[in-house]
Amino acid sequence: MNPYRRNFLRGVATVAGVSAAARTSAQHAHSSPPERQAPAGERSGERSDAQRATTATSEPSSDVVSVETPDVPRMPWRWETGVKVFDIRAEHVRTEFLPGRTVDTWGFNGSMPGPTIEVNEGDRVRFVVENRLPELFSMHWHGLEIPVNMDGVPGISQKPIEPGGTFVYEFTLRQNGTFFYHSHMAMQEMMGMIGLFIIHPPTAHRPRVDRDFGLIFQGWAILPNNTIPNTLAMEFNWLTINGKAGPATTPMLVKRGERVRVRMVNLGMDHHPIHLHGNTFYVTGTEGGRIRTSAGEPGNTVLLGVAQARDVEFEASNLGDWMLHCHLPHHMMNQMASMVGPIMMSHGRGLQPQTMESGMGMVDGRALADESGPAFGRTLAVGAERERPVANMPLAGASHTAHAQSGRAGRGLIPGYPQDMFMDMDEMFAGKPETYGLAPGWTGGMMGMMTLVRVLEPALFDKIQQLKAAQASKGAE
Ligand SMILES: [Cu+2]
Repeated sequence: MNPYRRNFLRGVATVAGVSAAARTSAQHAHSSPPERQAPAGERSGERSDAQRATTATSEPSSDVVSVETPDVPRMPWRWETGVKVFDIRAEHVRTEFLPGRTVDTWGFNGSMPGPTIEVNEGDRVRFVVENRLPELFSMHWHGLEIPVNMDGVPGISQKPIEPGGTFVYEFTLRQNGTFFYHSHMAMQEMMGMIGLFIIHPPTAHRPRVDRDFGLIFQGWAILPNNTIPNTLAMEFNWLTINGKAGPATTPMLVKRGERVRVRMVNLGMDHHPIHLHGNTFYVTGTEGGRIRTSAGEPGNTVLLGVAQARDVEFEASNLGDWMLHCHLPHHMMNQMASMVGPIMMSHGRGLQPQTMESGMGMVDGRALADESGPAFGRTLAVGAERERPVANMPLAGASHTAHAQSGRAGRGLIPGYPQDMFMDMDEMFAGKPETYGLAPGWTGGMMGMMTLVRVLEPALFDKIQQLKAAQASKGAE
């Protein structure tokens, strides 16, 4: 037997055997990871990897800028004899899509999506992955050309990691671009288990960029008054970028004249046509890396398919607060509250669903059944007469539907009306530096899969940096 293979198997067995101990001293275990499991596919010809690793630098070349992932932290790492070592916990993460809208997701190291891994081509990397979930888990490194036993497919390339168990992944990075890591269990993906894996090239691609951002797009089915996503649903009522729904998505800030890259990754059940206002971009990269041609295609909308990455770049010469969003209309909403109203009010009304659970199809999966039709406004004939009048769009400037309707009897009560929303939530974000200087009422136009690229005059950009620094120092006190 190949000695590496034997070591690999022994490593797995050891890991499974120490799961209980690992759980009680998980933090300490990280400082002394299990015996290194050399990839089974590693051949003598690949020894140069290890040699390369010892000479790997921790810093990319000076013309490469660090990637910013709004609302998502960076994954810390440490050196261990030429290897960058990351400790990753797969675990339950309670988070908020919007202030007050708590959601129970699964993620990594307390973050959903997981912290951003930022490394350099040529790095030797090791990931000590601990499973703190109540079920089996394994980690897949999406798009990376690595030995198959590091590929993280349970049952195929490794044994699944038991609850409380640990598995060590280690490989050398031979690519650069926008990659990601995720659970290879489908329902776990729908619970949020993904993070960015950015690999910088030895020297920056030309023309080099001044700002580099990373965004992850996800869709969720979560009933009102519930906090747990239904991973089997086919109807999605929450759409997030980096774990936030607009207007809680933190804007990307750039100075006028800078060249900007936005890296985008989609993991969910829907494709997203991502549209940028006011700027023409070029697609410069995919989930496979840099596009090897200088003849780019201009655009302002790029279809971000499931499991794909797209890098777009543009010269930010046009001052303003520019929306970047999915253009699917249902992805430009939060909660789909307009659906919920009729369902809530329809109790006991014949064809209409009796409960939110049956009506939204998110628990029992009957959203497409005939008897559920009216609640979704799909039925224009049979059953439509059972639809009750519901309030449609609140008036601009009003905070609540009821408020908007006071003194306007009958107004805004149209059966089956589509019910767009315009809800000013500015006060929720007062004091958030990145939103400084936005027009009053800006939150009314921000929902679902939306964020902003703010192309700022240098003075305003600097002012916001000062506000951020002041807030950070205040928080540190
Ligand atoms: Cu979309």
